[in-house]
Amino acid sequence: MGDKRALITGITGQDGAYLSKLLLSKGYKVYGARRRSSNASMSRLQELNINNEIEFVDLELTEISNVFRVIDKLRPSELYNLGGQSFVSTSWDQPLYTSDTNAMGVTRLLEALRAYSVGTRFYQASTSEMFGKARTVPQNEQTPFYPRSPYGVAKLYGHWITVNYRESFGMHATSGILFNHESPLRGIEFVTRKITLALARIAHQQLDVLELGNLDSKRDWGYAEDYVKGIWLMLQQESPSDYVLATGKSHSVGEFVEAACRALGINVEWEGEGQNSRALDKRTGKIIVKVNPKYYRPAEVDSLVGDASVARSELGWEPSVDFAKLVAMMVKADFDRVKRGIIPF
Ligand code: NAP
Ligand code: F7E
Repeated sequence: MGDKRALITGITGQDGAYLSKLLLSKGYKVYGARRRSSNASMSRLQELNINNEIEFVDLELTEISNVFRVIDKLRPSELYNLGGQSFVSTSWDQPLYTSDTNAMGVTRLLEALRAYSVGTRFYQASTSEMFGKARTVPQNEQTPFYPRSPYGVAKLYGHWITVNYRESFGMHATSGILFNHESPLRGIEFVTRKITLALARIAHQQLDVLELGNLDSKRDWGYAEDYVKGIWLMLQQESPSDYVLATGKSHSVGEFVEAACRALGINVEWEGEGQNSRALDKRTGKIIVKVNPKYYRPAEVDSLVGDASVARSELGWEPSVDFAKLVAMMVKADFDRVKRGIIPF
């Protein structure tokens, strides 16, 4: 491929940072679409030391004129749509904004490409949240969808409009159905990073107790840097398609807590059930984790586990980081940050 010019929406987010790093290493010219409000959230790109290598453009997915102007001007060879309101809990508080960004935002981009740059290869950041109350186990590209949040519903629209523009206009439009992927660059509102940061603070005697919601929900957690490699591979295929990326292994939130404690050398013991569950540090006898029902969701996705066999066979994609390694990596990063007094993101 001669013309390696990629536009990435959501450049300031976790995946935007890792994907930029990957594309820069492959010789791409990277255009980073950011909102004016994102000036404060450049810290991921700074942590990877790539912020000076990216050319930034202002782009707000809810603003059609803005989207059209940017696409007309850049006409990139690849467009990765990672921008979105990505926190599931917030989607119940801001369902209209979530739909405007995560559903209509995708149509705006596809319409702009159709008008000005129909040959651009397009990637849509779809999600395992579309499986929601999962109909079969494990979930793959053929599994029926049953979203359980305004976030999941909006993303389902984004998925189908991507498929539809591929089928209607022959566009190279691909939807990556990615299961949860985490890293030291994960936002602190998501449960994995909330756990690793809070336990690091507890280990440094800066916090007494971590409060969580549903400890029983299970997720298929992988490593974000592995997943952006899969995203890039999808757009290098001759024909566009849909692909699931997942590790095939599922763990509960409670198991994530245990693994993070292990990585910090803390031995925990659970007491109580459901909303009365709490974890004690066996050495000190102190409660270090307890449940606060305010973190429960109006409707929960109880359990997800993905089957990425199509990505394995067609893309040659394999995750390289397992659950224990991922947890240990995140714990170490937060332990060191708390020690240095620097908590980015
Ligand atoms: P993230 O860290 O929350 O980043 C989201 C990005 O979207 C940020 O750069 C944010 O910019 C931008 N954004 C939000 N609203 C926007 C708007 N209206 N216009 C333009 N940009 C906007 O998310 P992530 O974990 O990197 O995930 C990337 C994408 O993959 C998201 O669409 C997410 O829904 C999807 N996804 C994530 C996972 C996962 O496990 N991480 C799994 C499946 C799918 P600001 O800095 O300005 O807020
Ligand atoms: O929740 C439970 C919570 O917010 C995971 C996004 O990247 O992945 C992410 O969505 C589970 C849920 O991620 C707390 O109820 C318990 O069952 O880390 P999360 P998510 O909702 O799975 C998908 C694939 C995406 O597409 C999304 O963009 O953990 N949980 N206690 C908690 N969750 C949070 N956040 N905080 C708690 O205190």
